[in-house]
Amino acid sequence: QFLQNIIAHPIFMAGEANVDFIKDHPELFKFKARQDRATKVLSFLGNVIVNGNPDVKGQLDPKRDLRKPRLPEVDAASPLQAGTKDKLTELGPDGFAKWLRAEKQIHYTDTTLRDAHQSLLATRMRTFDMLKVAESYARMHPQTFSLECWGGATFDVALRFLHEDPWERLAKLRAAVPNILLQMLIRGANGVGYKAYPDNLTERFVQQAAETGIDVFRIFDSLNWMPGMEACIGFVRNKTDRLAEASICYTGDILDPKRNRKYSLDYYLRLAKQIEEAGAHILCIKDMAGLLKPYAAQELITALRDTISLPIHLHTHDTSSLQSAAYLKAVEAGVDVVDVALGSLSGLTSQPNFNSIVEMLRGQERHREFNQESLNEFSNYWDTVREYYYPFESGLKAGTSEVFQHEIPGGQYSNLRPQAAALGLLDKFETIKHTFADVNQLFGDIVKVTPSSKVVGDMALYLVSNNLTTADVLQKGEGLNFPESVRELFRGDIGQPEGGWPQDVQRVILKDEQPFTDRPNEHLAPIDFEQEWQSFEAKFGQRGKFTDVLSWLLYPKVFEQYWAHVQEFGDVSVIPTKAFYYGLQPGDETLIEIARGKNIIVGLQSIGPVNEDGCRTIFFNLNGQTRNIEIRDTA
Ligand code: 3PY
Ligand code: ZN
Repeated sequence: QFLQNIIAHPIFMAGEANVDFIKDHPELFKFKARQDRATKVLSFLGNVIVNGNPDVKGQLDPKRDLRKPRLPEVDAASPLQAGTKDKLTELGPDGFAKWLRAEKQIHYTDTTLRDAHQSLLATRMRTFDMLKVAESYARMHPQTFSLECWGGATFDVALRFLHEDPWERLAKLRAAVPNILLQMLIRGANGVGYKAYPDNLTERFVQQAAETGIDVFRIFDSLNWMPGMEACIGFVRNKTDRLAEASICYTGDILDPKRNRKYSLDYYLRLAKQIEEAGAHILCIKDMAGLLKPYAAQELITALRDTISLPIHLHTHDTSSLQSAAYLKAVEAGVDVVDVALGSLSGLTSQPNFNSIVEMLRGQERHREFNQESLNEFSNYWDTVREYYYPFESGLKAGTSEVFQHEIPGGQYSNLRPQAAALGLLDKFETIKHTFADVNQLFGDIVKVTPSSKVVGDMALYLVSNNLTTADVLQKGEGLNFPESVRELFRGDIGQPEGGWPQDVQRVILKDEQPFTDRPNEHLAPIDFEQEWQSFEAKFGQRGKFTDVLSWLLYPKVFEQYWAHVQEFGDVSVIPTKAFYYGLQPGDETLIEIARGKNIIVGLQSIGPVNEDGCRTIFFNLNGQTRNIEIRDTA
């Protein structure tokens, strides 16, 4: 600690330490009492017990019955069966893609661990709940094509709200699931963030993700702009031995003459050919809002199978409740893999129901056999666990065909309502949805998916909160200050849309600023990793893992807060979710595995009154012994 104190000292950091530095600064010898892991955990729980977990504050329902989840039955003694991961190792990525394209039975990607909770529960699902069933899933359902479990918003949310390390999550899932492909979503040039990153940062990120456990990189660009995806496809193909799955984001309706002028069947086929030429192993049709209707799916998949020789992976969201029909038509047309979520985390803004889709095809020629009883047990597990996350439910009660009009992506739809509420605009939610569609037209009818969809949402919220319409933008735009994200979009920061930006709108938004049309990443200096590593060390007082450096480079502020949380409370990902969000009641006890094979039992005895320092004493029972912790009551 002495060395750490020196390194972190402002005079030392400024390079101004002289020979008397140590003599003149007695504070260098002050060492914080090192807290052991158990004490840190007690301190975290004490804070939740006294002050609540800030992430669910003000949203608690004391009547909620939070049951203990029942773990699915599994025969742990039976050997783990080989799966798609073993196939990839055996055939290599190109051979694997050929094998997949020739498969007769339909394949399934299970999105429960990523998109399902991103779209239903604000991405809050914790590693703890995943690990409880990951290994048993690998044993019971080794024929699953892949588990989507990483990327998208999960990276940011893990660090920001769950205070856990996304890399650790991936490493632990990999260890628990050695036989099934693990899949992530990467936003091309925007990585797992919302803006362009230097190319060499994305390259190292991809390499590290592969090393930690990712097999399938689902790559997309939020405007379907090929230059935004090409570099990333190249990193996966040339720097790893994993699968590059490049996406076309589906928008509009190829069968509707009013919506297919720009986004026609030909448009999608042209992109598919470009994706094949760019070296992708798999093509994904990423229907992020759930707009691909059944007959359009039939036409699109049939034409794609005739046009390219890559296997085709279909992703959708069931916001309209129609998408199992779209899957049926896509399966008949020869799609190779479809994305589904386990029953209790499926439907609405999430993916179609895994358990039910398997039944839909039972007895048909493309059916793939799954143990339905077991799938239902896993679904029941998630049903109980989902209750722990009730403060994050979106409130959407039924499917809505409004989605065909507003085209809001599933993952964004469940976020837009709380965003509107935070601005005091909940009673104008209908207007916001209409304005979202109007803004899309104003912007020239663009592809809307993270981050472009967020910009359309920002603009819609801006207009509604200022009582403006899209017509006002051109009429009064010179005098208006638009949201920063809108300016960045029109400047070219996240790429170029099909057909370019409408020039009159671009002029009014950018005013005197000049837009650019080349890759935004070209404007960014490459990262000097050795130097950043040193900066990391200077800032945080220790060298850290390379994955920490990557997290810090991607999300500097979020990482700093995460790091401070870890210093104070340790690894909170090991705390059971009920205790993590709601603390303990007097008399409650919980078992926590604080390190591999090292368990502690924590019980809450009582909570003392507030003393004159504004603190309360919490009387815990730790492994049978009383332990008191002082916690400041911030109420
Ligand atoms: C993401 O980028 O997080 C998405 O899920 C886009 O659909
Ligand atoms: Zn999705």
